[in-house]
Amino acid sequence: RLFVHATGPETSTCVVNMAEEAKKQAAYTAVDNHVQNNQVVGIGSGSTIVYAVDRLAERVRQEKLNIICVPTSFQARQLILKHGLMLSDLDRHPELDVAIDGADEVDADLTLIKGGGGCLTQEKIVAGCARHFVVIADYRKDSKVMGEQWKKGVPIEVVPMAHVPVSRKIVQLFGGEVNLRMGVSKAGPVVTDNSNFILDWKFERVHSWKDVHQAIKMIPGVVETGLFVGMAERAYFGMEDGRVQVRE
Ligand code: ABF
Repeated sequence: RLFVHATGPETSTCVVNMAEEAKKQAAYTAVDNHVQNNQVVGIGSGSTIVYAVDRLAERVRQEKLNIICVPTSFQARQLILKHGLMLSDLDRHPELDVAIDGADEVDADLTLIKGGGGCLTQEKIVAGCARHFVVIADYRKDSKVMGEQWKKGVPIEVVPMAHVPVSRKIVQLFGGEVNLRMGVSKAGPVVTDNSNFILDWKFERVHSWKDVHQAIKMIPGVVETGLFVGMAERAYFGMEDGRVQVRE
């Protein structure tokens, strides 16, 4: 893609603006197509979901909708509260009408890599409780083959004491390289909303992602993988030209 090679400050600003506009278009379209009055809606995490919550709040205000929101992370909870939307949880609303969330990569089969933001476990739980799970992303997340766009590998949430044995086992089983995700200051590991660590597994080749997910989940200490297989029913991609592409 032309923009990968862009280096000048003006061009980079333009790329950022284009990507932000693409996120917004995808998010607005998904909210308009999938959210109706009297629904329970799962709210994902990341930067694209911010636009979805903006649009949701606007519609709730303008159309006087009665919408209940279930968050997938601390960030999502804050967003819901900031917009004055109705906050709930899976204790009170274990069945959702729709969950909307971002992704780090979406392949041709709608298999997702998620967890770049570290919220994969709660995101998967909420998505699993929803009748419809819809993904919103900009054009940079759209891949034909997994690993084409997201270079950081598959995030895997682990119980802290197990991060070394789990890392070794993954490499034994599937090769590649596993890294413990460190915080920005590098002073310590990233700690999830569930007080766990995140491993990033850089795979070397394309696998059967369902088998890989199942095998990794069987390793003691693994809480969840960032592979979402057979869960998303539709993805909205905001494109460079302002259009929104749908994959289902
Ligand atoms: C969450 O946010 C994650 O699962 C995924 O890692 C990320 C996508 O973020 P963004 O919308 O900022 O690209 O949904």
